[in-house]
Order: sequence, then structure tokens, then C-alpha cells
Amino acid sequence: MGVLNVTPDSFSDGGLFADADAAIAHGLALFEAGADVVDVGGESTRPGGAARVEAAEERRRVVPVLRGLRARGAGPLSVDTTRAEVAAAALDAGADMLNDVSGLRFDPAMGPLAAERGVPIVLMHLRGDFPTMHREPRYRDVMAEVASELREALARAERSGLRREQTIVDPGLGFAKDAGHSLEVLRRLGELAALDRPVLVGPSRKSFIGRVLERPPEERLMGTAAAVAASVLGGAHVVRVHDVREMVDVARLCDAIRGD
Ligand code: PMM
Repeated sequence: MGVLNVTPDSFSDGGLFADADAAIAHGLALFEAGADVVDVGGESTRPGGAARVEAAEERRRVVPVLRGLRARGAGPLSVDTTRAEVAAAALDAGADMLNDVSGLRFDPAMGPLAAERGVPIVLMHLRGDFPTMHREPRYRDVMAEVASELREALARAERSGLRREQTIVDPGLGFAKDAGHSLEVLRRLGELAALDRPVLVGPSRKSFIGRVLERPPEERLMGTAAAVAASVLGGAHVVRVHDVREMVDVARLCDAIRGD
């Protein structure tokens, strides 16, 4: 899954693709580089508490990009949003799937929308909300608690009328998790197999990599490669990354090692 942020302030690529034409060109390049799906996001979740954008602004950012990619025959497309209103507009504009980093917690209309449209949806683990999630996250047993809270997200999905086969789970690296938590989640990723759902992992350029290597986001390519390798060898079915061409090679080699 290639990352396409249409935001002025994302932590690693903010502002690069804020203009729709530049974003469409980058989306096409991600497919060209080997992405199986491109995830279009219009709201930054940057550490440090990015101010939330209005839903109308979020829609204004993602809809032209989804339409433009669709018009050029590109897909499948995903939309990274926690708001049902944005998700509905994105699906109308050509998105094929939803990526809700709140795991159906922020907007009660998201589950019913996914159920009605019958589209796949990523349920990510996140505690608290965007402004508070980076404040001293505490866990007794991070992997057990993430798995149990993802089970709750799956139960919310079921209550909204979603079929289990529509759901993909994601432990949410860096979301309400410090570097030690994210590293432990990667180390114990295999435990998510118990949920019996496809697993998506998003380690790309994240701060836990910066913490270990002491490098800024633009120098985290090799750290990202290591984290993608750990993800795939740990059982991830999808990795969400910025550097698609490089990570396709990493994933293919890990698949070969796994014997897949
Ligand atoms: N990470 C970011 C944004 N959206 N969605 C999912 N499902 N998983 C993630 O780990 C994730 C996400 C972080 O921001 P970025 O778009 O700048 O990488």
C-alpha cells in the first residue's frame, strides 16, 4: 500500500503533494513503482498534535485526487479518514476501500457506511484521540492490549453489520505508542494471527525508527526496510509505505524466505 498524503503538514512528506495535480502524478508513480493499492489521506495525524482539519477541507483535498486517479484508470484506491462523511464522498469519487485509524471509534456512522457499501475497511488500533494520543501512552502488556482492543474493533464492526471478511486489522505503530511499544508490537506481531484477519502494518519513516537510528524522517529508508522485513516475516499481509519501489523488493524477498 503506497502512502499519498494530500496535506500541508504530514510528518514525513507534508506539503509535497498538497496540490491535486502533483498528488495525482505521485499516485500514478506509486502504482508504477509496484503498489497494489494507494491510500489517499487529507488529514495529518502528525505527532505533536496536528490541529484537526474541517471535514469539508478534508473532502476538498482527497476527492479531486481520487477522481483524477480513477479517471486515469489507476486503482485500487483507499481513503485514509476517520469521518464517514469524507469516506462516503471518497467512495463516490472512486475509492475502493476505507482506512479508519480510529478503528470505528471516532465516527459512529463509519461502520454502517462500510456495511452499506460492502467495501473492505482497515481497523487500526489507536487510544485516545489525535491531540492526546502521544501523551505518555501506558500499557501493562502492549501486544496483549492491542490485540484485545482490535477484537473490540472487530466486534464494533460486526454490530454495525459488517461482514468479518470485509475487515483488515492494523496494530497502529506510533499511534498512542512510544518507540519501545512500537518495537515490541513488531517483535510480537505474530500474535495478531489469533484474530484470523489480514494484518496491515505501517512502519514507514516513523519516529520509533528515528529513535533507534537517530535520523530524521528523510534518512529512515534503511530503517524502514528493516521494519518492513520484520513486518512481513512477522505475518503482515499488507505494508503501508512511502518508498514503494524499494519496499516491494524487501517484501518480495521476505515472501521468498517465508516460502509464500
Ligand atoms: N500511519 C499513518 C497514517 N495512516 N493508517 C494505517 N492503517 N496504519 C498506519 O500505520 C498509518 C495510517 C501515519 O502517517 P503517514 O501517512 O504520514 O505515514
